[in-house]
Amino acid sequence: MEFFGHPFSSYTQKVLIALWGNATPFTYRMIDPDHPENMEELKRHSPYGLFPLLIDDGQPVFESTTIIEHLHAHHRGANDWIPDGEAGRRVRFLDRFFDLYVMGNMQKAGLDCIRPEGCGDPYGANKARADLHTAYDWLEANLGDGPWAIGAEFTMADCAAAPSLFYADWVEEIGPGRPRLAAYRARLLAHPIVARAVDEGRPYRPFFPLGAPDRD
Ligand SMILES: N[C@@H](CCC(=O)N[C@@H](CS)C(=O)NCC(=O)O)C(=O)O
Repeated sequence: MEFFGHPFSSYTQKVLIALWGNATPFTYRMIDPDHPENMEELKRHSPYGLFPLLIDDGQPVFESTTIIEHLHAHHRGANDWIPDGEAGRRVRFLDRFFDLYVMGNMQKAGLDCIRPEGCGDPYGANKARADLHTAYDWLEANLGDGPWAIGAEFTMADCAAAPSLFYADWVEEIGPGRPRLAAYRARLLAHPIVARAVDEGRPYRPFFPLGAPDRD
C-alpha cells in the first residue's frame, strides 16, 4: 500500500496511528515540496487534493475514516479499530464527533489566520472557537473514565481523538475546569504510537498558523 500524507497533518496522524498500531506495511509518500510527484498523484485521485490518501492495489481510498474502515475490512491486525455491534456504533459516533466538532473547529480557527489579506472570517473563526468549548463540555460530561474513548480498547475513536485534542488545545485550552478531558488528552499523548506521531510532526511546529505553544 502507498500512503500519502504529511507528518504535521492532523488527519494524516489519525491514519498513521492506525497503520503503525497494527504494524501494517506501507510506503510513505510525503506531501511536501521535495516530492512534487506525490502531490501530483494525490490530485489525480482526491478531488480537493486533501490528504491523507491510501492507494491499495491500485484502488484510491481517501477520507481518514474511510481509510481506517478500509484497513479494518482488508488488513485487519491485532488491534480491532472498530469492534462489532453497539461498541462499534459508539466508536463511529465518537469518530464523527472528534472529526466534525473538534478537528473541524480547530481547523476553521487556525486556517483563518492564513487566509489572503482581506479574506478573513473573524465571525466564523470566533464561532469555531466558541464551538470548541461546546465540544469540550460535551466530552467532559459524556466521555467515560477510559482509559480510552469507549473503555478498555484503543479504537478508531482514539485515532481521531488524539490529533484533534492535541491541536485543539493549542487553539483553545481545555483548561483545569475539564479534568476528565484533560486527563484523556494526556493519556493519548503518552501512548507510544501517538507520541511517535507527535514527535514526527515536531520539526514542523513553526508552520502552525497560530504559533505553536512551547509545550507538549
Ligand atoms: N475529511 C478529510 C479532511 C482532510 C484534510 O482536511 N486534510 C488536510 C490536512 S490535515 C489537507 O489536506 N489540507 C490541505 C489543503 O487544505 O489544501 C479526512 O478526514 O481525511
